[in-house]
Amino acid sequence: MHDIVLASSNPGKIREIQAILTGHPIIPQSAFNVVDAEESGATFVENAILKARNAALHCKLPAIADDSGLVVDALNGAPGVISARYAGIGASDRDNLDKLLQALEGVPDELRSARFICVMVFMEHANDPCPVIAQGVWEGRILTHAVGENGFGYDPVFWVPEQGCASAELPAEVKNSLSHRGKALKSLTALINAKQSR
Ligand code: ITT
Repeated sequence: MHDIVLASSNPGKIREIQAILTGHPIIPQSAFNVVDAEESGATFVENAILKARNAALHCKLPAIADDSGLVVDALNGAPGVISARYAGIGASDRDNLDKLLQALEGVPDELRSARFICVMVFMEHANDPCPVIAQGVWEGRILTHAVGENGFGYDPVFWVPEQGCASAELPAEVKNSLSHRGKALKSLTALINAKQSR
């Protein structure tokens, strides 16, 4: 198989995707000095396609992109596609997480349901008219305080019911086996393999 460029500049995502896709030569787009695509889509799938197309165009290689985020029911789906810039452009993970906790102040436990969504896209080249698209969902709840040191982004405030702890308290391999990203990647690789064996 060709090298595949990974259309992400988020070190947390890159670490997780490389840990799951062992055996595939995956090169982060930073190795090619790719300028990030503008995430102008209204949905995860649109943004994932924009990112994959941008990386494939610049690198002349097949590309995988991940567009993901946190969807909180009590906030009508926010932060959603703007999860990375919820507290403004250039906001840190801590800024975003603080803004989320503030927005949910006073909201009782039973109304703090939320889910992580990950859409993964594979494009063979920039003009690929038929991208391979997979989605993963991870259900949980938003805590009132940050706990744990692992992961990235909103992991310290994402309660994982099946483990009885925050996502940031899980070892990396446990998170990868349960998470929206792990599920999307598993499904993406099955779809790519099926396409390539046709
Ligand atoms: P790239 O576009 O370069 O991949 P990004 O961080 O801008 O990086 P997104 O636009 O897809 O990527 O935003 C995803 C945000 O959603 C991310 O920055 C986190 O705030 C949050 N997020 C996604 N997956 C997460 C996870 O597994 N754990 C915690 N937060 C996550």
